[in-house]
Amino acid sequence: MIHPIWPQATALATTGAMMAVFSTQAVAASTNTLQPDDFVGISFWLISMALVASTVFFFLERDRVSAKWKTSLTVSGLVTLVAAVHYFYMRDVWVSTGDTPTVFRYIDWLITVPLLMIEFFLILSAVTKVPASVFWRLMVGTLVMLVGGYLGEAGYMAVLPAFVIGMVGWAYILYEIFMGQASKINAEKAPQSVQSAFKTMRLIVTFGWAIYPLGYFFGYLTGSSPTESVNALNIIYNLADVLNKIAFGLIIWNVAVQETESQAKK
Ligand SMILES: *C/C=C(C)/C=C/C=C(C)/C=C/C1=C(C)CCCC1(C)C
Repeated sequence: MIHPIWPQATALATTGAMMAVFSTQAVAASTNTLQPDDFVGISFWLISMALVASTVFFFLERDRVSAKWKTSLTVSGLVTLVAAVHYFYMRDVWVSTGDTPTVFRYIDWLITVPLLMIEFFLILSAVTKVPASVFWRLMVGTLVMLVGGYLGEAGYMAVLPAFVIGMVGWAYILYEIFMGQASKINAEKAPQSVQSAFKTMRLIVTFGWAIYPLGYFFGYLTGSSPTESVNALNIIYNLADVLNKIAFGLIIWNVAVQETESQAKK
């Protein structure tokens, strides 16, 4: 039997694949091409392809999980899809100019980070009732964090106060998932598999996400010229996105499959 979501998943996967093709043409048309010793450029290429593959994977795997887990997998796929498209542009900027594509990173973050935050709400909602206020607190923290960082990087505000605003937003998110209502609902109402996914996800939000403010700090607040560390910083950001977007999605996929299978046995 053909599952009802199959046509949608296929359409989405096809869209992702088409975007990959268009982007490849855009790169081929630019004057510079990827050099075999441009490791930063190669990392942009690798990550963009890994993001495309992950997108197809998450959308197709929706088929395998029960209804209440499907939204979580859709959101995981949207995160990697949006990031993949940004990576096409970012690697083009890098390969043809050697510049750091900061503006594309922020646009990507503005869409993908709220989606990642929603996942905490969604995995709890799959197993119990969660008040909407949890969702809104996670959103507010995310926006304060990103707007603060952007105001500093784009020069609308002095870099230090902007950094402090961003850190306050991040701290608020960490409070919510370690000590706030989201964490309490997880500890009291969620089955074992969801609890452990929740805990791994919040470790990613702590340590995986710390890479970005560290990059900001070393880039703007230590007095060293950002150009010196620009190669390392781009590779680090690129690897961070594998952890924070793909691995994060895989944790959700794993718990969704586990819960679906344990429900089927009952
Ligand atoms: C997929 C992309 C992700 C998970 C991006 C996350 C970005 C952050 C956690 C950025 C955090 C920042 C602060 C905590 C302070 C101000 C500067 C930022 C925006 C880099």
